Amino acid sequence: MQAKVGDDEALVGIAEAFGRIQRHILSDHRGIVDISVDTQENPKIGDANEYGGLSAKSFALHTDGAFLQGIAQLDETIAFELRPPRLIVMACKIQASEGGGNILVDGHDLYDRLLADFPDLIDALTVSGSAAFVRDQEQSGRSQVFERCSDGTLQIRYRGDRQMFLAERLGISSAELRSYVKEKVSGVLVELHEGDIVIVDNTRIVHSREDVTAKSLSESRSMRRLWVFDERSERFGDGDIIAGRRSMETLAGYVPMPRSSQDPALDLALGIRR
Ligand SMILES: O=C(O)CCC(=O)C(=O)O
Ligand SMILES: [Fe+2]
Repeated sequence: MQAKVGDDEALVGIAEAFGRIQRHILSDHRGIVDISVDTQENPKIGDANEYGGLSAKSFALHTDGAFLQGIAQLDETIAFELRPPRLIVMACKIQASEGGGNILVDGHDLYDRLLADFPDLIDALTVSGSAAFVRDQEQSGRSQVFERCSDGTLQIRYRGDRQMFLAERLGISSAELRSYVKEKVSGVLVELHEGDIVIVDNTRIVHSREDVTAKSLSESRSMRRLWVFDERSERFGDGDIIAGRRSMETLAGYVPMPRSSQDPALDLALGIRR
């Protein structure tokens, strides 16, 4: 989906039409992440090289938040399972003078191709624990590339870089799968101009970004990104949650925020349906 948007407030309104905004450790109080080179200064980042969006280099195909798995508490009564966001809302504030286009690849198409080329592999790729994803201080250790979700749809989790690990017993290494995807699967190039937004089903589509070939990313390009929380996440509301547990500290930066809109969230047919 592609549209035009005026300011940050309108952008928040668009994201909230689809559900609650999911925080990110780099987001502001509204949940907006500013993607430009100067974000690297942020003290919450351990290793800036792990955040592909923040450099001027190309960013390999990925699922946003592939590293999210575990529980985080919202307050003393509720904790949530954390998953990758359901939707990504990306807006262009300043377009790159050269490069910086986004490529969207359909995970359904990837699934079908893998099924045709490696029929024995596809089931293994849906087994929990067959893949793991890491990013800076987070990791999802018992994960999979295609997850069968509670609503019957399949959800993709993928990283076209070294943040994805595949179990040895699959017989295909992460590097081999990555080069297969690069070679066999083509996507759609989306070039956002100032004020354009794109809304991506993060459970079905993987995305990448071309090199930003202008002199400096901070001068030439600025994007805004919002995540929409996956409401299929399990809630743990047993009323007996100890506040401030260290084990939940890292993930506390990724909890959903209260929604300001009273309207029911738009219901979309998301994920890989097969
Ligand atoms: O810079 C972009 O256009 C996209 C960056 C991105 O995909 C991300 O930060 O997750
Ligand atoms: Fe991304």
